[in-house]
Amino acid sequence: MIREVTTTRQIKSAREYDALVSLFAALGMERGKEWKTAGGRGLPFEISGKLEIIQGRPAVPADVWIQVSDLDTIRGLLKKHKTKIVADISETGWNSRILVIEPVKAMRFAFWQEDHPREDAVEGDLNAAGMKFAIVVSRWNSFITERLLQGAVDALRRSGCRKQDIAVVRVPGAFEIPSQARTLAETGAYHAIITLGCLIRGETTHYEHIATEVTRGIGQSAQETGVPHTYGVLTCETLEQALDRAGLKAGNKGHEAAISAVEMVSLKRKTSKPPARTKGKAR
Ligand code: DLZ
Repeated sequence: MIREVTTTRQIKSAREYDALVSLFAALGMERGKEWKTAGGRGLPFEISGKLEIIQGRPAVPADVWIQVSDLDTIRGLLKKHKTKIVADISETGWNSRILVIEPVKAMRFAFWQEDHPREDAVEGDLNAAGMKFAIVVSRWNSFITERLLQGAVDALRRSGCRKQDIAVVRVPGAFEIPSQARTLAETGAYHAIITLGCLIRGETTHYEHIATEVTRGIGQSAQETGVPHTYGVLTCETLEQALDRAGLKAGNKGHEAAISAVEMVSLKRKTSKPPARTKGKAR
């Protein structure tokens, strides 16, 4: 059965190939493994995507459409790279803005951003490019915690975090999570700490005490270090309940904790600066 679709573009000159590779890397696209044969070479960029078919004339002539969360930043990077912009940012008829480049002759890429109606609420974004995370995961109940870990890493990678920006640290049990989380937070090397563990009431003596202590310790580390920590420690009645919350994709608390970490880093960046000056007194 179909597993994945890859679209390929052929580039004749080595210079243009190298320039395109460096542009894509600068835009934060994840490089795969380059292959080489006597006939040529290829380098996959891993971006999750869709294969769309269109009947009639496409609204914008481009081979590849790339949806982004911040079109203005992309434009800045393209300018820095002196990339040929064939259609600068313009409104589409479907509540989005679009920009088209032609980095190689007759090869067009459209970057587009969906615009949401302006709200007053501030929210973090889910773009983890350039962010560094530490994941503290306990070995106790490892058949559950390893699934949480898989979910967390998957979420970070899909949000644009590079493999080398994810540190995984294992501790014996949930009780040890807070102190290790704090040690890592205090290094200042990570934008956020993701904590993963599993406590099962039926199998844990002093369950209430451990659960309370772990939750309090993680919260305290977050508040005292100022580094966002997210909570992916399962506190379950039974093993069955734990398995339900450690699903490989949907319903995986590790995945949720990682997404929350990305959002909190972004939110911290947005809210730790004073707001732009406005007239009148703050109320
Ligand atoms: C001792 C213990 C027990 C009984 N149950 C669990 C558990 O369900 N989940 C977990 O993560 N850890 C458990 N532990 C281990 C403690 O968290 C801790 O690692 C040890 O008491 C050593 O300090």
